[in-house]
Amino acid sequence: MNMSARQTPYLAMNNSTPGSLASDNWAMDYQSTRQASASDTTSGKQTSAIHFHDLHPTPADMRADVLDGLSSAQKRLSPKYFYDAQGSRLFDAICELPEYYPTRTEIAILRQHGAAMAARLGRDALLVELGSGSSLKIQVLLEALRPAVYMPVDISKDHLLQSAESLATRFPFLQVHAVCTDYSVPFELPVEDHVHPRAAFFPGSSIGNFEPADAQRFLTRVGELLGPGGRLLVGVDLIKDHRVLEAAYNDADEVTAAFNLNLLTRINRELDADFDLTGFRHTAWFNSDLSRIEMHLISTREQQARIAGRDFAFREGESIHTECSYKYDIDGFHRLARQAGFEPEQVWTDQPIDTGSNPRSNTAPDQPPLFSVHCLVWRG
Ligand code: AVI
Repeated sequence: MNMSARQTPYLAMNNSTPGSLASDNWAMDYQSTRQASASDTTSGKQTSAIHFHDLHPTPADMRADVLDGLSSAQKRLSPKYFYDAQGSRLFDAICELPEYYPTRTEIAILRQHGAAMAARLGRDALLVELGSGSSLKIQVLLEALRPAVYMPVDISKDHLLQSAESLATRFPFLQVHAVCTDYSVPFELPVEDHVHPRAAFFPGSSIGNFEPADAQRFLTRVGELLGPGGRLLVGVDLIKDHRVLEAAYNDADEVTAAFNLNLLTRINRELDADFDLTGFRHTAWFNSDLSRIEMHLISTREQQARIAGRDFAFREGESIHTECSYKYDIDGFHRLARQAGFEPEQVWTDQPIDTGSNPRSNTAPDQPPLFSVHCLVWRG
């Protein structure tokens, strides 16, 4: 595999097997703490390696985005600004909440059907994970998948490196090519590899945080990265009882409220703003016409805030729209996938789906499924 000029050599502890993707010309400029792996090379065991590709994502223009969003008739802030260090910690805490079912439900599906998913994706793939974060979910699948290369893609460099390091320690067979970039804007894989089949993993129903038209464009770009026959494993949250949905985004411990309000704390810190956090409250509801959870910050009184030298007025009850989380049914997501150029191959859910194919079972299942994981194949 040729490495592009953009690669920053990070670690080359290369004891690759014949025919592997690894190349030998990487500077060993990273003193690994993984001494155990280093000694593995002398015993002839295969050891993992981490290679780091910094695509130098353009920093988002938070100032312009925030000023623009707060100037529109429906005030809005982009959810991409949730994830500073505190926001990322709060999001991890959300994933552990009893009301927030998506994380544990998706992990249970991956555990239960990992072997079937691996059979679809095939072994020895170049496996790209988009928005890999802590790379927690992929760990459920790695033993079954045994990818030739695991390529986590994330915008947060420190988080990416830490996760790559601990993953390589836990899975010594793994070749990790960590890519620091913003996966929501077009990018190319920083490797030239035409040997291994390509697969991608996009868990967590992050697809739901895109507007549907953007979700379609995003899927098309993922398909183009994968090439013909490439497969995408994608987690998608399902439409369900509104009370279940709304509880997931209005938890009793108010962790989601803290996550939402942290956006204002971040703006105060980074844009020299003076939001009074006691003057805003979090709320989230299911908009059934648009099939999406909407998160808002509601101004509890008439007030002003100064942001980057500009004044903004808020009426009592006025909202700042901070996030959309679209929910799909299986057919609706399949339509979206097809419009993007994928063919749905298989779907796994936490409860059996009533397909109506058995005329003797015309009753709906007791518990409708909460979450789905789809295998899609790129047709172009
Ligand atoms: C990251 N994303 C899939 C989460 C969601 O459910 O839409 C973000 C989130 N917002 C509030 N809780 C979780």
